[in-house]
Amino acid sequence: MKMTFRWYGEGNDQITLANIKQIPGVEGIVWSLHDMQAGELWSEERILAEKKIIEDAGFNIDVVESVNVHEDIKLGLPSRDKYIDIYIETLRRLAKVGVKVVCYNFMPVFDWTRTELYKEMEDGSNALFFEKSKINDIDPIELIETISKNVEVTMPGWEPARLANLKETFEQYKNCDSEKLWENLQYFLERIIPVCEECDIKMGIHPDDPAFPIFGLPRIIINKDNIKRFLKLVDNPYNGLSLCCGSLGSAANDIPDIIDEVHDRIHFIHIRNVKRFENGDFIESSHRACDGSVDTVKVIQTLHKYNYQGYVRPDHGRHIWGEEKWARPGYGLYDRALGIMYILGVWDNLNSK
Ligand SMILES: [Mn+2]
Repeated sequence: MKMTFRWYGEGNDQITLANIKQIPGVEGIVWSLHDMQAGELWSEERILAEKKIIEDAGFNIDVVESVNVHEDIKLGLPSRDKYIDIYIETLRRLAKVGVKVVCYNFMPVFDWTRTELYKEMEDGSNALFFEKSKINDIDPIELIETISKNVEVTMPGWEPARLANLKETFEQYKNCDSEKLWENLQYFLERIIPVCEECDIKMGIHPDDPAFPIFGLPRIIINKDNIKRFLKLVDNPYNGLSLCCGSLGSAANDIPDIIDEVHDRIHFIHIRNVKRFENGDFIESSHRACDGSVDTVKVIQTLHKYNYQGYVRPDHGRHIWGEEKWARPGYGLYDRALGIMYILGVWDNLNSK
């Protein structure tokens, strides 16, 4: 496996590349141009500038997360072809500078959703929390306003431009059920995957987070059967997965079993843990298997069994040692660094046998 770390860019992330350099085993930075809105063409100058910053610090730029998919593509509107053309051109530009894998998602309206960003845990740390009853009762616009008030940084998928049109977008989704969303995803894949094959850049879809419908919006990349259906939409190795253990772990998915079924299509994996409660709530926990509901040791053992050569990164951890005062919610330095040491510890142990 090739270890990576997600970084939000200079001036946009309190964590520095020099900090990341001190975490053992990190080879690559998972990057993006975070100020680009979905549907915007990425400029070659900006891509090259970011490449230089990352490579000068001694990391590879192999993985981009994310290139966001415009809502019109997900909704299947007539304007989608224009946005798919732009998406394809961005992919070509990324391939040209050596990017190997692009992570993206096909979640309607929202990226990952939580009801609380700094829920206190027993040990004094805090973490992202999802309280199911709150989601059932609250108006989504109210939730966004409450959450955005508490953070000074923009969270991925919660950009102001997108949130400004929230009411209108919700109206549009009234005509888009899950079957329609599948059709729109297939249309998108049929256009982009031949280009990916031609320029050798692999696509990895990120599962929906949480892995169940919220606010009455359809969500489709949520379990093994749907993942298998997804891979058949365009049955080509370039159409693959960014398998996120935390997202899939927010529902009762057997992740090692999913890896057994689809390991040859996993290009990127997020190894993290969440603790699920019986009432449907969940909280981000440490990466350790016994701290959450995902058997992270078995996940790593299963990857090892198939001699996994793809990219891996730790994902949302807790905020510890006071870093919630400065770190981006879910993307602190310390617990992700501890996560890396746990993942590599299990991996090295398997290698030594
Ligand atoms: Mn993830």
